[in-house]
Amino acid sequence: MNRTRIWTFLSLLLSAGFLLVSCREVSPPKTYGATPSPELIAWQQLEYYMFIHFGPNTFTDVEWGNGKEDPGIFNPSDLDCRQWAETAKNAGMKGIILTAKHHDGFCLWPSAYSKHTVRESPWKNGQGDILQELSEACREFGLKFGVYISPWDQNHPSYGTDVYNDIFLKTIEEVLSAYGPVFEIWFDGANGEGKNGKKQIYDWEAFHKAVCRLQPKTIHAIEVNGIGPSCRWMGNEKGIAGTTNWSTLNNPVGLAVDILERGEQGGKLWVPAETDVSIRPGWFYSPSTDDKVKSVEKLMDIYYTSVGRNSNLLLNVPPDKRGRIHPNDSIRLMQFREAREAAFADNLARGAKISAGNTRGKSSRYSPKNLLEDNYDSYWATDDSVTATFIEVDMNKTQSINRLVLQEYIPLGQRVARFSVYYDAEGQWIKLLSATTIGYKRILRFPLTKTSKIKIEIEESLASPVLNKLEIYRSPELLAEPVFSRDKKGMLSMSCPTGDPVIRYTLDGSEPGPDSEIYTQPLPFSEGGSVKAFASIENGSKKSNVVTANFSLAPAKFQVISPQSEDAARIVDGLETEPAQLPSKEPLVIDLGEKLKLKGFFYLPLNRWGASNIFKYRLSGSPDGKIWTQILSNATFNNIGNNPIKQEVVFDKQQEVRFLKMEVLESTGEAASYTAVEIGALL
Ligand code: FUL
Repeated sequence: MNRTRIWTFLSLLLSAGFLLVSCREVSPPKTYGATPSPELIAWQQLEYYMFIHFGPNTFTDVEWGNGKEDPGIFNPSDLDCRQWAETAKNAGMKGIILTAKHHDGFCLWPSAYSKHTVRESPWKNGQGDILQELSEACREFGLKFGVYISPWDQNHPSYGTDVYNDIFLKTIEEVLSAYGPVFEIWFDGANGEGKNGKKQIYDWEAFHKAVCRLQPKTIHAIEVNGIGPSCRWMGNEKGIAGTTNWSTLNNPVGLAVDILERGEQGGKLWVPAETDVSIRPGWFYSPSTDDKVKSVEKLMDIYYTSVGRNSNLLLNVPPDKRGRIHPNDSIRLMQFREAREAAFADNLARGAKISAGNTRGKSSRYSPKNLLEDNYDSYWATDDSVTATFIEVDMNKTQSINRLVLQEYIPLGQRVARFSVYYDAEGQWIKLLSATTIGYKRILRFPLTKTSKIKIEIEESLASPVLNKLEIYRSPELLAEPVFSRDKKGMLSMSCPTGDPVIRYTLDGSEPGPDSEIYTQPLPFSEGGSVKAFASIENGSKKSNVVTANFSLAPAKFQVISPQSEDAARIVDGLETEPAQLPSKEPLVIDLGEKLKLKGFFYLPLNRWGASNIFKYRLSGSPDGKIWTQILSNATFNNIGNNPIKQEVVFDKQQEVRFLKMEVLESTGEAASYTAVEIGALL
C-alpha cells in the first residue's frame, strides 16, 4: 500500500467511525403523550373502507325498522357478497363493515340467540349466512372484514332486562368466533325502546372486555370506554371532521359533539377519529334515492374533510333489494377513485431541495429529506428543545400548486398544534394559510398559487415535531353540480357554486346532454316535476355529475294559520334556507289554499347538530279546518337526530285535505321548541 492509499484508507475509516458515533449519539425522540398501538397504526393506514347497511329496512324502505317486520320480507333475489367486495376493492377501499344487526334486531347470520334472523327468512330457504359469505369474499379480495352490531334491539323479548346484556355478550361471541379476524366492531350507541317498551342499560364494560378476550386486535368503534384499541365517531353523519383534530382523548365516555369532532389536545388515550357518511342521503337503499347518489365533487370534498383531516373515512354503500350494489353507486365510486388518483398524481415536491430550521443532532438520520421519501418509518425530527421551527421546500422551478399533504409520524405521538404555510413571491414570503393539527394525515387545500418555494412554519408543538411526509400537488378543480331553488310562486333558479359554467337542463325527466337547454333565467315551475341538470365548461374540458331534484306543487297558496308569526310563515315560503323556530305546545296548522289530493308530505329539518328538530309527531288533515281526521298518530322521523336530512313521508292511502295539522310530541333537542326549514305537500 503506498502512502496516499494509506491516507485514503485511514480517512475513510475515520469518517465511518464518525458516522457510527454520530448515529449512535443522536437517539430518536421519545414518544410524546398517548401513542397508537400497532393495530391502531395499521388501522389508520387503511384510511378508506366501506360501510354496508343491509337488512329488512332494504325491503321496507325505511331508515329504522321496528323489529316487528315479518322475516318473510327478507328475500334478496340475487345477493352477491363477492360483488360487494369486488366493488370495494376496485373503489380503492381497504375493508368492509356490515350491519350484521341493526336496531330492528334482525341478524344477518343464523344467531342461536335470536328468533329473528336469516334462518327465519325465505332467503336460501333459511340456510344462508351473510357474515359467512362476506367474510369469505373479503378474504378473497384481500379486504379487512368488520361488523356493526346494534345493542338496541327492538325485537328481542328480553331487551330492557339484565338478561339481554348476556344475550348481547353471546351475540358478540358469535360474530367474533366464527368468521375469522374482524378488524373493527361497530357498536351503535342508539338506545331506544324495545318490544316491551323499555330501554336497556347496557353493560358496556362487559361488551368491550368480551371483544378484548375474543379478538384483542379488533378496533372498538364507536361507543368506546378506554377498554381495547378504539376509534371514535366523528360526531356527525355528514362526512366532516373538525379542522382541529387530535387523536387523543382524556375520557372517552359520554362525549359532547365538539369533543368528538376535535378530540382533546394532549389527552391520555389514543382514540383516533372515524368519519362515517352515506353515499346516498339515507343509510339504507331506497329506489327513491337512485338519482341522489353523491356527486364526485361532493365525495372529493368529503375525502378532504375526513382523510384530509386526520380521520378515516367509512363510506356507506347500501346494496339494493337484489342484494347487489346498484350501478349508480358503483359507477360513482369508480369516478371518485379516478378523481382521487388525478388529484394526487404528480407530487411536485419530489426532487425538491428541502431544508429545516433544525435537524435533530444535525444527523442525516433525521434529515428533512426523509419527508420526501416513501419509507413510512423514516422521519424528520428536531432537537428535543425545539417546538417552533420551519421546513422550506424549493421545487427548483415555478409551479402552480393548490394542495399540500403533511403527515406526522404518529407512532411517536401527535404533537403539532399550530402552523402556517407561506409561499415565495419574488423573494417575499406571503402567507397562504394557517392551520392547527396535522396528525396521521392533513391535506390542505388552497387557491391555485404560482411559486417555486413554500415554507411551513411550525408555530406551536406539544413536543419537538416529528413528520414523515410532505407532498405538493396541483389538483384539477372539479365542477360542482348545479343547485336549484324555487320560490313561493314556483320560479325555479339554478346556479353553480364553483365558477361560472354553463348549466344545461331538462324538465321532463330525460337525461340532459350537450344539446339540452341552457339555463339563462328563472323558469316557471309551479306545478313541479323532475329537473335534471349538469354544469360544464363549454369547451368540454370539465363537466359536473348530473343532479336531479323532484319538486311538488309550489306553496303559492299555502299559509300558516297557527302559530301566526313571521317565523312560522317561512315554513311555506318555498325556500329551503332560513329555519323557523316554533313552540312545541302549539299545533302547526297549514292552510293549503284549496283541497289537494296528497300522496304524502315532506319536512325539511335544520341540518345542524344539536338542532331541536321534530322527532315524534301526530299529523291530521281537514277539509275545512274544523273537522280533523288523524292521518299519522305516533309517527317518528327515524335517525333524524344524527342525520337531519329532508324527510319525505308517503301515506298509506291518498288524503284529500285543505288543512294539515302537525302536533310535535318529541323533538331531538330542547322540548319547548322545534325547528323547521320547510314543510310541504307531496302530490
Ligand atoms: C346511526 C343509526 O341510528 C343509523 O341507522 C345508522 O346505522 C348510522 C350509521 O348510525 O346511529
